Amino acid sequence: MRNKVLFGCVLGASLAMGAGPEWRLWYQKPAEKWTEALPVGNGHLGAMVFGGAPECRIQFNEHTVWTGFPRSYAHTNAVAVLPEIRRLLFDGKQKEAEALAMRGFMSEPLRQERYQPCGDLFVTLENGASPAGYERQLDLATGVHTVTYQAAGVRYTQETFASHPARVIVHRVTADKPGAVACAVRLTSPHALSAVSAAGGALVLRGQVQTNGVSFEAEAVVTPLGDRSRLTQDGGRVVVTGADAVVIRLAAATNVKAWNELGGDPGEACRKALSRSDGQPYSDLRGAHVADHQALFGRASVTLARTAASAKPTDERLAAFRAADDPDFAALVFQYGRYLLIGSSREDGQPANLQGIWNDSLTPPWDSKYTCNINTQMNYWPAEVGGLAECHEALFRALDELMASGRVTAREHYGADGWVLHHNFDLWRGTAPINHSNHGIWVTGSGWLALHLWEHYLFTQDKKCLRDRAWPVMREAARFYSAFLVEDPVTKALISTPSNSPEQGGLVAGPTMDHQIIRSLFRACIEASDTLGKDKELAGTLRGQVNRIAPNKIGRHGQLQEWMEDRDDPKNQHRHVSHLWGVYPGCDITWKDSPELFGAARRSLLDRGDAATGWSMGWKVNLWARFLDGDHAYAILSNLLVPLGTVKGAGGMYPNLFDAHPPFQIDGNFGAAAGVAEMLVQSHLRDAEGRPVIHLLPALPSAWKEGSFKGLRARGGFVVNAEWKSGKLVKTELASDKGGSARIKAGGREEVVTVAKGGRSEFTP
Ligand code: FUC
Repeated sequence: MRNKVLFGCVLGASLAMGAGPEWRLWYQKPAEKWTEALPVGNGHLGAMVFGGAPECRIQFNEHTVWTGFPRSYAHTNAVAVLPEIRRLLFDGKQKEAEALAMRGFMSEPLRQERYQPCGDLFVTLENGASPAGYERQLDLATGVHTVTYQAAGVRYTQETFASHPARVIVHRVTADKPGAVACAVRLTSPHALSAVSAAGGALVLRGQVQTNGVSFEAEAVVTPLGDRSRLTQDGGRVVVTGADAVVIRLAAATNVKAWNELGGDPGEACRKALSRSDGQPYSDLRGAHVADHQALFGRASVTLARTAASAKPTDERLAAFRAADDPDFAALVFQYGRYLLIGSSREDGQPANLQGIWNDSLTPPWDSKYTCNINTQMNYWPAEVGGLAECHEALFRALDELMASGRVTAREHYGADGWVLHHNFDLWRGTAPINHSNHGIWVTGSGWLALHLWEHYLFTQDKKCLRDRAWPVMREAARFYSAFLVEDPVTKALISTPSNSPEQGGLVAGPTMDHQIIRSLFRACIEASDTLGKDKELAGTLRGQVNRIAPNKIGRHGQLQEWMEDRDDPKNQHRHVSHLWGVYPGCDITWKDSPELFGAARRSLLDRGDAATGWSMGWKVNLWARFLDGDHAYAILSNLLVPLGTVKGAGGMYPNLFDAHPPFQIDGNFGAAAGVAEMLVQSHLRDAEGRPVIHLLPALPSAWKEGSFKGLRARGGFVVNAEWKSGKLVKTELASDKGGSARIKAGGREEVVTVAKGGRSEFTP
């Protein structure tokens, strides 16, 4: 039955790419390197399309192919050495504290596991050599990758997409002459323990990750179309001749049932996925995918001036960006960030890891896992403001699992209630401190991530979600810190110890970032408890503690202190700007409520400099936006939107616009996307009556003289549209499902705007 697919509309009319769709990446030659290939993804499967001629390589991933197996990483009774580690730190004996922690406090095993590639699908066209008129493009609005070229008098078109509703990657080859499609299809895998078999028009790859936990399967079903088409098996390949079109559907799955359970049947899961599209005409399969993708992608957009530069192929455009007049490029990067989040983070899949869902290496950089002292959080910065709250759900599901694992870590390492996550997790939800005590013992991964749930509430005003989803995770995170904080013998303030200011300065007592995060979490919990009328006793305890947490301090260089002691070096250009967490993504320090600290934080950022790794620049764009300095934010963005190697000692982008740490790390894409939004609208402040302050064009760079945005979200449950000319707003619209009031701030003016439930309100500030 599976092969009897009814595919209509076969003669793919040649794609007139011409000016192309509004949001696209496009090139005039196939990808040679992985970082030139273009990504598609449905949250379960990710693929990088090379678009070669005659052979198109599609390297693919399945989100649960990892090394390792379910296990607890907690170090049993690590708490026994905790008092001594603390004492050594208070006595200024950092090296001794770190050595003791290495002996008795670290995760078992010391390292977490690695995200793995799954396989490669190759589609080789006969007659596909010496192509003329070659183009490949990724249309961000439809999520469809297209290759067209002419060979031996025939125009071939190949489309690829990853369908979330159908759970498969789909590749179709068509030609503008009936019967002209002849191709061979094969599957391979980089895993040593893998084998491919072919039967009945399907290729099956079975494999086992060498660490003996995860087994996987991928199945490609090849369906030729046309009266004269023939399908044969040739060794490990499926060969089609004389077809009008060929459609390949690729499914993949593993034996992972849950973070703490193996035993699933990957073959069964593949067949189940494929059965969703058995018999479906291609046009329906494509249509359902496009509708699903557009329901998310189409919600928000930023439009900036298009110039002659906008029409160039993407690689040339990237190379020319800094010298060209190309404001629209930043808008494309904003949309690309949203596209990547849709592809790598859907409600029923794993959250976006360090590479999203795209990885071709058995030993990826930093294991392509989840680093939580900035990277995982940055992945989700564009989620709420960019109208992709549903994509946040994958992270929220992981938080439920991390809470279960983190409870054990809280008990074994700290003798505390609640849950804790240190600076990394993996598929198996390791939460204990990894790698080395000089940076692995950092306790606020859980606090920061729990605040993502609170932010989700602030943006959506979804009280049911706050009560059922967010509150248990937030409350248990706060319970941990409430037990964990200790009184500093010198200042008598409550401090976080042992910990680290990521990832420098070694193991310390009282890094500023921790205090900002814990203070913010406590405040959020107090407010959530009030809103929900729940857990008043805990809220009372937090109220008693929150103002005793060590405050932000200004040091001798006028900087914001990163540590308890005034020991910042103004020449330090470390990539992490952890103590500025309170400015962004937090709002512990704002221009409105704490202008002096705000000035000190700005001093610190100036000292850290502009050039940095990809994600660090992504963070700095957002920070300069919060400092209301659009030109500085844009200067950083202009350091990021360049081919890697342009700015000495800094990251940049690969030809496929993947962010370069270097190497590729997806957080910088998301940081940049969030940064563009943060330059256009901010909503982290509240007025005296508790209304959200929606600040329009708070950090508009002079390069963006005119433009518009639609569908950006603001806290308070608002959707904002705006248009500006010569740097001045000409039209603004505020909509809200739930209704409510906001204080709109634009330029020097402020005004309270009320929107009825389900209504919208248009005004010119
Ligand atoms: C943190 C950063 C590194 C890198 C890694 C994945 O450790 O300090 O720069 O991004 O995460």
